[in-house]
Amino acid sequence: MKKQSEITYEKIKSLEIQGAMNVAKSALIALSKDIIAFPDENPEKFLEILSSARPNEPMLRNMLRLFLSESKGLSGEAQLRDLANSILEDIEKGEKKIYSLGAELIHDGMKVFTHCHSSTAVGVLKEAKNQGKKFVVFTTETRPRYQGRITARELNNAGIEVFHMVDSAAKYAIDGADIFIFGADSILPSGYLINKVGTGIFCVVASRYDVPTYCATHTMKIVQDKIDEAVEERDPKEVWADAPPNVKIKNPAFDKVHLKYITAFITEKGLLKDILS
Ligand code: RUB
Repeated sequence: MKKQSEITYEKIKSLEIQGAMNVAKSALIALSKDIIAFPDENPEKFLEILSSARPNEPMLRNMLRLFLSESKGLSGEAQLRDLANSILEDIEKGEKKIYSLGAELIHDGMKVFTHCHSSTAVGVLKEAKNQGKKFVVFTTETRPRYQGRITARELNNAGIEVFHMVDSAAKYAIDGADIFIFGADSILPSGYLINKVGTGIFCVVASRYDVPTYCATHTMKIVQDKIDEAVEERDPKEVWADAPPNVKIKNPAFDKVHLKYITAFITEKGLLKDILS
């Protein structure tokens, strides 16, 4: 029988499950199910499989570590399931705080720019819409895997006016935008954040045009176990499946962005200028 950690590993690796928050939640559910189903096996093994799916997902690692440390002394399916549910409920409470805090930054008539698919940034915009605010959102395709289409679809389904564009057209949206809002995969003690490739150049352009730049993120995305980390390189075939053999393809999944570009972080602990202090 295939273990949940192996099934979830495949889904995360292939981007069937994407976005740091979704990745972390699904990994926690998989870990708890495997610990319940295979009580004689070392849970560290499940954690290692899940953590190896994508290297820039500290929220996954932090949530699984929290589960393992709090599950010490617990036994039986009900206790372990309750623990997993209570961690997920805490995270969801935090997400709601981020949505309502972020929504305060959105006002009538605003032109919002976002990139990729961040459930946290989308949650902020949907909350602003629920509060009756009228604004438009410019979304990018997010090549090579088009996660920006998920954002465009979700915002459109929520009744928000969306303008969708290729990544290289983003200057047209950023010039004149009132706010740039995006999510994060990782916040590094070295003073950088990691988010979808493109975020770095869009932050530079936003700073050139004085566009306030906000990162909507749970603080569980702060890396605890190291100072810095290398950006994930993905399969070159995602960029060009039948490229001529001598053309070398680069496919970094993320950008490392200096924190000086961030106006503030929208977190469950409040609006933070300095998320690392
Ligand atoms: C997704 C991405 C998102 C962050 C934050 O990249 O960069 O902005 O993960 O998402 P990918 P969330 O599609 O490669 O996973 O706010 O949902 O945690």
